[in-house]
Order: sequence, then C-alpha cells, then structure tokens
Amino acid sequence: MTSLLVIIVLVLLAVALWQLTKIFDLTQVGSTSDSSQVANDKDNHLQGYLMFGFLAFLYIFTIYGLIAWGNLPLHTPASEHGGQVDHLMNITWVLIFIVQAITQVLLYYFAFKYKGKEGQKALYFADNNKLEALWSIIPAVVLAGLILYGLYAWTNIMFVDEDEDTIVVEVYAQQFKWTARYAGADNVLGKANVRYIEGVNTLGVDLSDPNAQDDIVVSELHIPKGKKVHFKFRSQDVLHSAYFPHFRAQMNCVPGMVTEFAFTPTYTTAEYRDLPYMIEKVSHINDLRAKKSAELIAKGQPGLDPYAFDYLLLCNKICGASHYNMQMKVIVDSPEDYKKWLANQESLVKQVKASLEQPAEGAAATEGEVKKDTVAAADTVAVAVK
Ligand SMILES: [Cu+2]
Repeated sequence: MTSLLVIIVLVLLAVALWQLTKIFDLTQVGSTSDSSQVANDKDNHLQGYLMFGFLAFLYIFTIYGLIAWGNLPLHTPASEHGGQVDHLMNITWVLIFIVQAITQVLLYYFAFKYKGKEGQKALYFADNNKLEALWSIIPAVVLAGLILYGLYAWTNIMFVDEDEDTIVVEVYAQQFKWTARYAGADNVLGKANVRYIEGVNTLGVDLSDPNAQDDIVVSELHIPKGKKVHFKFRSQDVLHSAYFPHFRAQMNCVPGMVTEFAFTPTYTTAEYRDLPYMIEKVSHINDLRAKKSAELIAKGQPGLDPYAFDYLLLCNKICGASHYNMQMKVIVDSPEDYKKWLANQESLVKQVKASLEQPAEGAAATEGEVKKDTVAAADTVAVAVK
C-alpha cells in the first residue's frame, strides 16, 4: 500500500513538473532568447560536456560499487573443481572490465569531439575494411578463447569415471523442499517412479527392487571431505535447479529425467567456519543480528538467535511461491564422522515397514469414523426425502 502511494506521488510530481516547464516555455514567448527547436553551438557544447559528465558518473559508480559491494561475491571455493570455475569467472570479469573501460571512453570522447558545429557537415564515410577486420577479428579470437577454455573446464568438471569409487546420492526436488537418498552399501540407487509415492515413501522408490533395499532417505545432506560425490537429480513437479554455491555446482532438476553432477568437497563444515574470511563475515552478521535483536526485545518480541555458517543447497529456478525458501542444509563431515552418521540412518524399507505397523490402528479408527459419517449422512438424506 505504501509503495502504491509513493508511486502515485511520484507520477503526480512528474506531471506537475511537466506542466511547470510548459508554463515556463509560454512565459518565454516574445523574449529575445533563442527559442528555436534546432540545436545551436551552445547547446551542442553543453551536450558534449554532459556526455563527459555521464562517463564520469559511470566510472565513479563502478569504483564505488567495487568498494561498497566488492566483498559480496562468493569467497574460497569448497570443492576441488571450484578453483577452475572461479578462474574462468575472474578472467571473464577482467576482460569485460577492460573492454568496457576502453569502449566507453572512446564512445563519449568521440561524441564530444565530433559534436555539431554551425556550418559543419558530416562526412559521408562508407566503410573501412581494415578497421572492420580489426574489430571483428579481435573480439572473435578473444571470445573463441574464452569459450574453448570454458568448454575445456566444463568437460573436465563434468567427467565422471564410471569405475571411480564415488558415493552415489540422489537429490530429489519438489515444491518446495529437497530430499536426499543414499544408495546404501551396494552404492546403486533403487529404481523410482512418481507412481510409487505413498506414505513415507515420498520419493516413489520401487520397494521391490533389490537395489532399493538398503537405500536411505534423509532431509539433511551429509557428505565426506575428500571423496567424490556423484549426485543424481530428479524433480517431482516442475523445473528446479540444485545450486550448491560454495561448491560452485549447479544442475537443473527436470521432471521425467535424471541429471547428474559430481564434485569432491575440500573443507569440512567446521574447517570452512574457521576460515578467517568466514569468521569475519559471521561476526559482522551477528553484530547486525544483535542490534536487531535488541530492538525486537525492546518491543517485547523474541530476540534473534546468533547465526552460524552452514553450506546450503538452494533452488535456483523460480519454481513457485515459496521458491525463495527451498533449501537444504549440507554438512561436510570428516570421512570418519560421515561413516558414523550413515551407520545411524535407517533404511527406507525399514521406515516403510515401521509406518505400516504403527498407524494401522489409527487407520482402522479413521475408516470406522468415515463409515459412521456415511451412515449418518444417509440417515439425513432419508429424513429429507420423507
Ligand atoms: Cu525450486
């Protein structure tokens, strides 16, 4: 509501300004000043300097942005291939920065140098083959180099040796949560299909498949440091995108197909929390939180808990109303801790069995109630008919 009012006020202000300039123009009729619609030398001169002014604004804003927000991009990568992705990204940034700096200066300098002058006619200039070759070949070579390097990095990152000893984990996307399934001791995921979704079997695992017998379904992702994890992604409903920012990994989750990505974590959660940059970042966040918390407590509301860093799996496709909150905690353990954690997880088959045994009485009671309700409804109808 407030933003609507602000928009209305801004529109009204703009209309008022427009009307004021019209009135101002009308008051100038008959005066000695030049009211011609054709630009004169003075106008061109002013426009030329304004061009320089805009150039200065562009550079000042860029430098300000780098100082004010330069610490926001992702820092140390937490996966083996992460360095390659960052390197490619940095090269791209530097190239864009250099090209932008040169082309913008030329653009605004020429606009100033060749501004209109009374009596001066523009020169008809058909083409210049040398110049055109130069500005076609240089970008083509630079772009081809960038793309080739990108393709090389991509194939390198995406290559998973089938014989390599990896941990197979399925990441299942649905509006608006993530669930993970571990392949268990056989390291082969059981088949799954949306038609098998029932009760606690929320991923539709085919429970008759021998490979599914040891599958483990969890809502918190644990992976060990230094071991390649082979992720297989599925989606139940719409297109999602599994995004692990700290590991520099992202893959679309497409309904009806399985997509893959593999990476090796290089820092445990505890080690990453101890990185100097992370300690500084977390203490800054907690300073802000403490201030906010004090304000909330003063108002009689509950305060905020201090923040602790955790790796996250986020959804990076706008998939619906709660997309912003579609996330799962990722914990990188030491190999020993990972083994301990995994040993404590119950297989899906056991969970399904337990769920079938437990609520059997509850289900029977509900069924009985439904029957009673139906009888009551039938009685009401009978009364109405009478
Ligand atoms: Cu999503």
